[in-house]
This record gives sequence, structure tokens and C-alpha cells, in this order.
Amino acid sequence: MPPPRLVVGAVLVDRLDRPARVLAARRTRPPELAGRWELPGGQVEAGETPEDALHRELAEELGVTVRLGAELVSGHGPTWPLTPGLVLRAWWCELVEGVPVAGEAHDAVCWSTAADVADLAWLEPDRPLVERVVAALAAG
Ligand code: 9L3
Ligand code: MG
Repeated sequence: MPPPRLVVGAVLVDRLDRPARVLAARRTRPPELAGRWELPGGQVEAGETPEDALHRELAEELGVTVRLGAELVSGHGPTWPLTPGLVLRAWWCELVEGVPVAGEAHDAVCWSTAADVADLAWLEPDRPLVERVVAALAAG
């Protein structure tokens, strides 16, 4: 079996030191994922580091520049399962420049608090990450 392909995602928060809000983005595609909310990001391309890919995806998808913080690591390590053959790695990050706006990949973005994040229809594989994020937001 080939190694799983890597997707990177952003836990984009209002501030890294005491986060109160996280950015959720609603996908436009493919049809089976359209309308679901996600931590924005995408596939790492050949020759890119995961961190470079995350910066590129956030610039392309949301028009922002970010500073990366710590990686969001699960009890099993840094990767979170997506589908067979696809895994996700995610980093906390905060804005350096720009205001996130939905481009082609999304039709809405939303800064969510711990209280309202659970009301969003998240992609299933993002839910374990979101649970961890909510705990951090609530602790703030
Ligand atoms: N995916 C799941 N959760 C996420 C992201 C950024 C991506 N937080 C899944 C959706 C697609 C695949 O990874 O099946 C590749 O993502 P994209 O390049 O279409 O954004
Ligand atoms: Mg994407």
C-alpha cells in the first residue's frame, strides 16, 4: 500500500495565547462535502513541507497570512484519519495579515466560540479535532 497522502488543516484562532474563537469554513465541493464546515486547508503538494502547504492553502482559500503555533497532536500522534489513504495534520495559527473571506473552496466563514462551534455541521473526520479545540477555547 502506498503511504497515506497528507492533508494539512488550520486551527485558526483569534489569538494563540488565549484563544476564544476558531475559524470554521463551509465547503463548496465536492458535492458530497458541500455545505459541511471544516478547518480550512488542503493537500500537500510534491516538494512542499506541510507547513509551507498550510501557508499556501490559507493564502489561496482565505486570502490570509498566518503565524503557525503548535501542532494539534492526538493520542496516537500527529496524524488524524480522514479517509482510507488520506490523513490530516493540523496546526494552531493566528492571523498576521488579512481578513479571512470565502473564495472558491468555501461559501461562508465563521468565527465560532466554544458555545456555538457544536452547532455547525462539521465534516465527520474534523469532529475529533474540533472537540479538542472546543476544550481549549472553553478553558480560555
Ligand atoms: N479534508 C477534511 N478535513 C479538512 C480538510 C482541510 C480536508 N479540515 C478532506 C476533504 C478532502 C481532502 O481532505 O477529501 C482534501 O481536501 P481539499 O484539498 O479538497 O481541501
Ligand atoms: Mg481545501
